[in-house]
Amino acid sequence: MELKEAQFTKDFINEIRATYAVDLKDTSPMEQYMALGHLIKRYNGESWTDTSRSYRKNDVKQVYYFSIEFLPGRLLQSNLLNLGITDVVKKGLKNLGLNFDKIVQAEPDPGLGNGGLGRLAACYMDSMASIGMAGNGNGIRYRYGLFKQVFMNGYQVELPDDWLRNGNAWEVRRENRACLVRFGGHVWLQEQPDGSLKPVYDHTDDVLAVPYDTGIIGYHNVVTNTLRLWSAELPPNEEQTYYSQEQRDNIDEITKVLYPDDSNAEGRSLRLRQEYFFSSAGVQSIVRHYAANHTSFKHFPQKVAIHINDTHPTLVIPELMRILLDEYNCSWDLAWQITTSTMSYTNHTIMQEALETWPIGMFQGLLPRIYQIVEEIDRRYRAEKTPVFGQNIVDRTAPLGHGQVRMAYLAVIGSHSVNGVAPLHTELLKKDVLTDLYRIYPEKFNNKTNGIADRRWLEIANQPLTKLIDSKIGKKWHANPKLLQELSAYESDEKFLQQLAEVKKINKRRLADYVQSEMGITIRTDAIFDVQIKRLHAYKRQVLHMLEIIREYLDIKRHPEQSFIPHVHIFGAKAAPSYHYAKSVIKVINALADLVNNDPDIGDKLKVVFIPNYGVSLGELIIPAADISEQISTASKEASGTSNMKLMTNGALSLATMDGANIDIVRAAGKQNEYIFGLTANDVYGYYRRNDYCAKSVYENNPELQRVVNALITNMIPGITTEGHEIYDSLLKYNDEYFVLADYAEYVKQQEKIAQDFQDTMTWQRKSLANIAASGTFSADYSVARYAEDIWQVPYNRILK
Ligand code: 475
Repeated sequence: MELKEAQFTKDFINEIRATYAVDLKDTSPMEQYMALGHLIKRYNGESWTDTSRSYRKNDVKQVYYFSIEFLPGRLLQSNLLNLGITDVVKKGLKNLGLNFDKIVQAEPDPGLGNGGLGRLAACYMDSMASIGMAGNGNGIRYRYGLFKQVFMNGYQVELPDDWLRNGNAWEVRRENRACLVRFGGHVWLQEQPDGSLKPVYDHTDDVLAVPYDTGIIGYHNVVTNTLRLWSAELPPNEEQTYYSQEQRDNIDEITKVLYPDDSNAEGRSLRLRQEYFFSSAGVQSIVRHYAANHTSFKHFPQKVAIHINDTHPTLVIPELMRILLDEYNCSWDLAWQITTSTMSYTNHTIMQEALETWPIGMFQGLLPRIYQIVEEIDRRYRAEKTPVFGQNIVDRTAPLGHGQVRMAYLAVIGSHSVNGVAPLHTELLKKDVLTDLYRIYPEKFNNKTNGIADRRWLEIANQPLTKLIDSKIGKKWHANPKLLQELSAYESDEKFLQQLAEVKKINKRRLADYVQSEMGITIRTDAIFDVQIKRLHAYKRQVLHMLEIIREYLDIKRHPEQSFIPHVHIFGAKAAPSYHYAKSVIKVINALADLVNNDPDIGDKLKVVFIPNYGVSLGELIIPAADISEQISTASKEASGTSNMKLMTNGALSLATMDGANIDIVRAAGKQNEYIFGLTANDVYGYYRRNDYCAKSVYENNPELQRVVNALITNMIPGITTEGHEIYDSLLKYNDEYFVLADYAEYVKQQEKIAQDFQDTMTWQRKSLANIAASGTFSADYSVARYAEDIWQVPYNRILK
């Protein structure tokens, strides 16, 4: 948009006066931020209205991306960037004597997600708007986001995240678009005069779903899409019904807090209520919008695509069926054809424990009408498929089985497309996790490799690097990130490589300052910054990284005279509050950090920094500073990973197993530019098949490994008691479920190679450059373009191949 500095300054001062009734000099950064947010929202209002109007007028097909999590990060800088007014606003604020960075930091970071899945949804929102596609988000407006993590005595403690305390500058409450969501009660089918059956409800608990919309601004275009998050409230009380405190609390509870577990299914009925709540409200509002502009439902799938982000929104399938059958009198066959043509599903994990199932009793009690529909889907599925595929495979794959509603199976059966998030992951879905359904519906399965929003993860998070890149290849890559490939031309340009090294230094300095001021730890910026940032989970193997730190520590202690390349190990990770083992790992790493960081023999050769409260905003600080990107999951377990892509774009070299999208990163950047080690997915499956992995014999055959692992139980690390034993036991007594010991030796070898290579700055920067140059293909712009072409069949208008 066009904006003159004088205009902006005038508007901003007016906004401050109108909102806070004080002079600018008496406002806090929070107030300045809120005023700025409101002003930008207003500036963009017309574009938002125009976008909606033009979608309606041209009857454009809409995508609705349903996700129980969205992790958008702070929006101020991203909105300024996409509107193209960053410089004007910065200058204007500066001339008013204000500190832009402080204002940016005052924005709360909405933690409405756990990790990869929620962040992916947010990257996709940004990309859909930026490539000019009609894509909307649908989710839950949690009153409290993911817990704030603090460490007390090295233990994780969870504090509430009251992110709405000062209001939310970006959202618009739309009470007039609210809808009712029905839970519980009784339902029976009553014959109508025309012979059809209609459900009659009795004693239901109704909840009002109120939408809060946030405009998602496209990059340098005129598109503003909508992220719609639903909040649960008391229904309008025309009949003066009495609501007990318990009933009020039950309603309040639905959108009160985000479940803090990642890659794990939650068996509680509140979770099921959350899932139905936003699925039902979302589908109702889509159908209402469609029906207002069309007379028949026959062409619904030509105008609407509904995407199911992991199984949590799967109930959109029976909910759309319910509305078509009960409210629009469609036949079952027509309703089913419309529903399956509309729906598509992404699976995000092969971890068995993440596959959602609900006990039938609970499901039926909470959603009696929806259960009837799922029963009928199940009955018809069995009737249709048994003659062709036989009883066994149909029993194994039907939506209902073993007393459970099986959400992943329902999602596959009710969708026309099922995708994994990296090529290996999709293959594993076909061969393992969903293999029976793949036999029945091979045509539904496809891959869509994840992607990231370069604008946030490079342009905003790493401005020094962006400037350097722009100075060489111009700015076209901002809208077409594959053009980063043009940087390859500079791989022998020593001056450029030197500049690249300087940029990294600046980013490391910025992180080092944060670590100094927040944690009181001094780290040297000429050290290797070795970064592992992701949820704490056994399969992600933070333990392997921890063993390496013990090894380095013991090494320095035994050979203090030897030269040692300074190494800073940086962690960011939250553990699910109920995940005992993960919390023990945090405690041990923190205890190890205390030991290492305060040992005078170690000095500044080795530092361990576990930065508390990792999230999107800290990611923006840590990622640009990384030399090494630890992507060390047990092969086959990490569906894709996305921090691997963010770190790559920022010039970090991957220390990685051949898992998830690491495989694709290696292919894109070249194996010689990464540090690859460990078992492959095939090796891992081989062990499963033969059942012959023996962690103990690995341990017994490697004296160094013994010393390192024993450190967990020999009081070497002060302050850990049971935690060290727990990890020790997981490796030796319980035979090391995630093959940490099997991969140890090769991992160490790569770490030693890293220390060697790091000393040669030019070679290192050349590898770093190769990663940056190849990273464009992992832009989410391309990912959503592939979804648009292959799955959703919707147009977009930025050319992307
Ligand atoms: C994968 N979250 C990454 C990323 O595709 C992948 C599950 C249940 C309840 C709440 N959250 C979850 C996940 O399963 C999840 O985040 N999965 C991740 O999705 C995006 O890159 O490999 O682990």
